[in-house]
Amino acid sequence: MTSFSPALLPDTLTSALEKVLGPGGLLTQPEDTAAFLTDWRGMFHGKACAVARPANTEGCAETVRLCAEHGIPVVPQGGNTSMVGGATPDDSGRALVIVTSRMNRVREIDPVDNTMSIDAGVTLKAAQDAALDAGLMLPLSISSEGSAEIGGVLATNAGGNNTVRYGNARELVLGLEAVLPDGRVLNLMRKLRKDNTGYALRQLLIGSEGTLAIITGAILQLQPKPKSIETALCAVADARAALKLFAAFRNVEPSAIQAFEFMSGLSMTLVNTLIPDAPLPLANPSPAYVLVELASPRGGDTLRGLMEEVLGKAFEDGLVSDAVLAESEAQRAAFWKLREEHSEAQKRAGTSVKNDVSVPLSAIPEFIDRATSACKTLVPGIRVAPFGHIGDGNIHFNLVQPEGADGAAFLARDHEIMDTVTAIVRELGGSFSAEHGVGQLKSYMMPEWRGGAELDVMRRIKAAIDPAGMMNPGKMLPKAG
Ligand code: 2HG
Ligand code: ZN
Repeated sequence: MTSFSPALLPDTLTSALEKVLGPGGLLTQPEDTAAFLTDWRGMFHGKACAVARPANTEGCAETVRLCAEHGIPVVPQGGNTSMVGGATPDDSGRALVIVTSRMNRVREIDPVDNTMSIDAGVTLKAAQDAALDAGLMLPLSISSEGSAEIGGVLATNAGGNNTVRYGNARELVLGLEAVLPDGRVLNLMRKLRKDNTGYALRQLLIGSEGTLAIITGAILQLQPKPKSIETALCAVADARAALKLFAAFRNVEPSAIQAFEFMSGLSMTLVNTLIPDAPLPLANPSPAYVLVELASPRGGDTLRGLMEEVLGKAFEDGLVSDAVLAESEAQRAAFWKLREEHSEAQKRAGTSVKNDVSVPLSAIPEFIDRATSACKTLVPGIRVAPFGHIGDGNIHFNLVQPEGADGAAFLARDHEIMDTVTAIVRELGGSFSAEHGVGQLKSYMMPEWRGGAELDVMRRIKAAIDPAGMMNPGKMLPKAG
């Protein structure tokens, strides 16, 4: 039994690919390919004619060129951490999955330009560590950073925990290198802050979810490494209080806020109970929590003073009922673990329907209230477990199956549940996809949300760059007609 099908992958192509990719570079046996054909949550399952693991840009380009020549579609994949099935092939078995993980060199760190030039297959964590080793900081942080790779992070324009201060991935990219659907390399690896020379192609590829090209390298903007960091976990009554607390920090020293994260009580309880070594460091559970982090490249204790001043006032005003400040790096890591394990805890709690949405900050409390009651009416017993980047207006309005319910039956209602939530998002002027992308999960929403001229322009761009529809078919753009 083998997933390798000579009919779908002609012998001539197999030997050409083996030559280009070298030993271990082409996987065709089910036991080798299985991990690349399903997403990390086990929600999407696809088939492929094979999995290619190029070791460098040239290998990737030649692989894509050969595929184009033989009419084989390609599906780019990095760390396989997509929340929307963006890196899982369809079930036709026609596509070749191209995995970037072997392209994992940090090419250069430039301490004058404060830039990092890097291969697409470096994990975000490894890139952060390399920057720290050079005395600098890559200010992009997402919960899956240990596995997520730079190529996927840029292809989805990931946001994460530090967007509130440094922007999304897009804002950090100076240069980009990508392989086009015909196998040509688009070299935009320029370290320039000013470069108005035609269309900003790198910005077009960032966030295009592998539908236009495979990102193989990038030049990222680094920041000075913070010398002082203050992190606090605060108990708050609800999102309204969380927003007032955000405003309190922003009104005193907006540039000090590095992260401002919201966690609902239920979601935190799932972490405390389902993740080992993740106890709540507060005396009592609360209906909601905020993790706030301040950072500065200056040393001294100014930030501690700022944190204490704002939290002290917030206590007086009744915005915060309890708070604990990290006294060591280990404690800070423990606080972040409580935030970053939310996805994993929800996975362990059963099946969940994810809504990665954004609304204007002012609309967050109304959104959470209305979506909570709409979902509870729709599915009695549903566990409403929102959390997320409240400082960016980005809430992961996640819904966990009722306790003891049939997970498959719950999941079968995912469109109904997502549509209920996004109808409210829409009324409040928000977006149905804030930072995870559209992938295959949400492409059906595109005509309603981005129809008319907007979708038409997107389709024309796709047709211009990938006329044969060979790049990540079935993702982001819905099938025409
Ligand atoms: C996070 O913020 C990630 O931790 C995952 O974006 C969100 O699991 C999710 O829905
Ligand atoms: Zn997130």
